[in-house]
Amino acid sequence: MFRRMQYLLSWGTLLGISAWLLLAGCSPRTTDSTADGHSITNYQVKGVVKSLQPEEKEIVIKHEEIPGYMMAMTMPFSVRDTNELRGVKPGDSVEFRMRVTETDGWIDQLKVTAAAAPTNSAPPQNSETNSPKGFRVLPNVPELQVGELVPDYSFTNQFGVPIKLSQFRGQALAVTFIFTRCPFPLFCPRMSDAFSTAQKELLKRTSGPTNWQLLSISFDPEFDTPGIMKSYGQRWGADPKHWTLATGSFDQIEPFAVSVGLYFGRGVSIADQNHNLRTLIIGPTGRLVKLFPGNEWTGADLAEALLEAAQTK
Ligand SMILES: [Cu+2]
Repeated sequence: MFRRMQYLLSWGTLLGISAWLLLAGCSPRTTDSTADGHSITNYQVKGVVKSLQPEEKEIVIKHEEIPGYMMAMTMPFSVRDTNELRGVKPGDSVEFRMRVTETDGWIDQLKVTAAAAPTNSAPPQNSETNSPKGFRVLPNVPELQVGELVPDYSFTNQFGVPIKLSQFRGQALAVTFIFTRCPFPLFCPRMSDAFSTAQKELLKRTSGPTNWQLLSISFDPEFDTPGIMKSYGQRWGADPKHWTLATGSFDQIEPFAVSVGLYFGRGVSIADQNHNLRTLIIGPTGRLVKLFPGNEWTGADLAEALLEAAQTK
């Protein structure tokens, strides 16, 4: 219960963040303005390095609580300058500045405060290295290739009604994976924001195909009940005629997620949750048309890809 209170607190804080920050004056939080008038909020954060992906400008850190913003959790952070990662290794205790805008987040000023003990300094060479806690490899799930028929997975929608992928036949369907408690702007909120933008753009059109649908699937189904998915959808302006928010059992969700390269901690606490992002487009005949990894695409890109897919036979 206590944890749940904290999650709600995080969400509430996140939603009200801009207004709220103007009033806050007594914490390690500071605010800067960008040239185009947006504000950047800075937090001083401590944590322990879990892994580094310099080629992706990313570092995974198990960080301490960020008072008033986020509870302790393990998550990937972006760096803009990979020099920040030089000499840093898994196990190091670090301190850094987290910078957050309404739609973006990254870290800088990364300092090692205590190096990992020498015995721990070599990253483990087993398959766990890149598998965050709770992630299971499903050996029987082959990687889905573009052009292949997507198996007919089933879920439960935000109204508690069972649904199947096959009922979207004849439509171009964009699918992404999220969890509603995800607090970091670059991750699940970025996906939902892109879906929301795509929905707006597509609804605005007075000509062209109308056979498009959006589907957000939770990978935190124990928390994300249909009711929670419904209110999450409302928060993002989901039009139920075009945007379905689904949940289900892990056994329903995991094979689909794994087949497109998504990893996430199954049933782990938010503190240990560490996930990547996958968004895909399924064409009207039920085949995989396109896969968007990560978050380097926009709602407009998605809308365009959906329109294109909607016109394929
Ligand atoms: Cu997330």
